Amino acid sequence: MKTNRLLDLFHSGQGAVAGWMSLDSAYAAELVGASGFDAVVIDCQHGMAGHAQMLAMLQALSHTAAVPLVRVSQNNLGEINRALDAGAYGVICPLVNSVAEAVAFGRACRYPLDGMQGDRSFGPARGLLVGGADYSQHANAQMLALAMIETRAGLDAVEAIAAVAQIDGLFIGPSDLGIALGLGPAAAHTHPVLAAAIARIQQACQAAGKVAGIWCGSAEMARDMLTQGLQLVVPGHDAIWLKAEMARRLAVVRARPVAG
Ligand code: 3PY
Ligand code: MG
Repeated sequence: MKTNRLLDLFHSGQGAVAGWMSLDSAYAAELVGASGFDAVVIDCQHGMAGHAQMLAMLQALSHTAAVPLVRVSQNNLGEINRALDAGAYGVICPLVNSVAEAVAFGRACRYPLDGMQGDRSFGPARGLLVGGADYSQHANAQMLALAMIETRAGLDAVEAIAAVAQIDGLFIGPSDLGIALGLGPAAAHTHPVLAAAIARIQQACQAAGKVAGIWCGSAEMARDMLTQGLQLVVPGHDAIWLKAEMARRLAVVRARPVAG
């Protein structure tokens, strides 16, 4: 089976940087995937993509070296299975609040094979195409299951959630977590309350031998988080970059000297 390069990066102690797709465009996914990111996440929670666009984006990403991941809209067995069957090599699940929810999520990503407790139903239509004929034998080990910690309840249970066998790691949502901590959605990652929560989640992952990742609003935050030892960072998303760069160019053009 084609292996998951992110696992190699994590095992060798190197961090990974992922692109994040809010647009629902296969061409945009191909562009982001081709720009050197280790992985690209298709956001089906707050992004625009439905299942058909997600499939086309996964197909586009197959032309690139980026590992294709999907953030599903909710902790739902059917939706998680469809993302994996369509060729995602990992799933990020939002709003995981408890051990029970983490177990349900992790089980949705695993086949009940080789002693693993899982609920994934067999039918990896495109997974077989991109992964290879031996997909069923290796999928449990190759697919990443990352549970998002972004609520008060999730933070309170973070050590136990990190220890859930079926998940590979935790992924921090700083906007929702900032709201949960009374700081609002745009709190700086350097704010002592948010920084302490991030450190607690990171320590829970370290203690459980799991991966810690985080969504970041900027390249600077992503750099800081990687330096701090988080293993998967996302320096914002495509729609932010597109709007900011187009606005910057427009401002340059409009700032021309007025004739006369
Ligand atoms: C959050 O910051 O809450 C996220 O979910 C990032 O996408
Ligand atoms: Mg969130």
